[in-house]
Amino acid sequence: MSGATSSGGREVATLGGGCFWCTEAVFSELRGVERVEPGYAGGTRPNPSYEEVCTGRTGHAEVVQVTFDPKLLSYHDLLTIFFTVHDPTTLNRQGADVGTQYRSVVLYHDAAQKATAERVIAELEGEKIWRKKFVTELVPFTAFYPAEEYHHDYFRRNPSGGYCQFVIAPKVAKFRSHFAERLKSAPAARA
Ligand code: MHO
Repeated sequence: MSGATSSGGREVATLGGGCFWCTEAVFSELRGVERVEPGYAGGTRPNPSYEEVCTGRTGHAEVVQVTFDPKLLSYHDLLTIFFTVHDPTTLNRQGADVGTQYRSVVLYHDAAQKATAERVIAELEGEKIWRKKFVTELVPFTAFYPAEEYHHDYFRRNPSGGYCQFVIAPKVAKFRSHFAERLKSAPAARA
């Protein structure tokens, strides 16, 4: 059993790809994903608040902690999707969101995840899905602090908010069309 895999066979990934409202919205639609929790990781002090993280002074990134079934979705494929739905080539920035809390970061839970992340980055750089070099930080996972309750399930609960309509909805639409066959709502693949 590796460090990222529980006795129930579930694996955990911790990924930062800009505002966690976006990554939560996308990953929660993916078949094989059982739980997505927005929160903070990669910083210095325990239990930071959203306001503290927003200052950029705590060093945390907005991340999602994803619990998934590796029999239905591999870490490799989860990362491939992750690198498609956010821009891993803009340093400390996703679109209009600027600051180290929006950095692209993979916090690996064991050596196997680290090796897979290196492989996926090399594959996608080779395929030139983004024109520039990846700036994604690859660092060992240390701690995860769940975000405040109102950040959970934000996109689904606030569909009429401006950020939801203009930033998250187009990302979710792009994701749905690129990965239609991998959605929870897709008809199960035939044997
Ligand atoms: N610029 C957005 C980002 C939200 S995200 C949870 C806002 O401040 O509403 O960082």
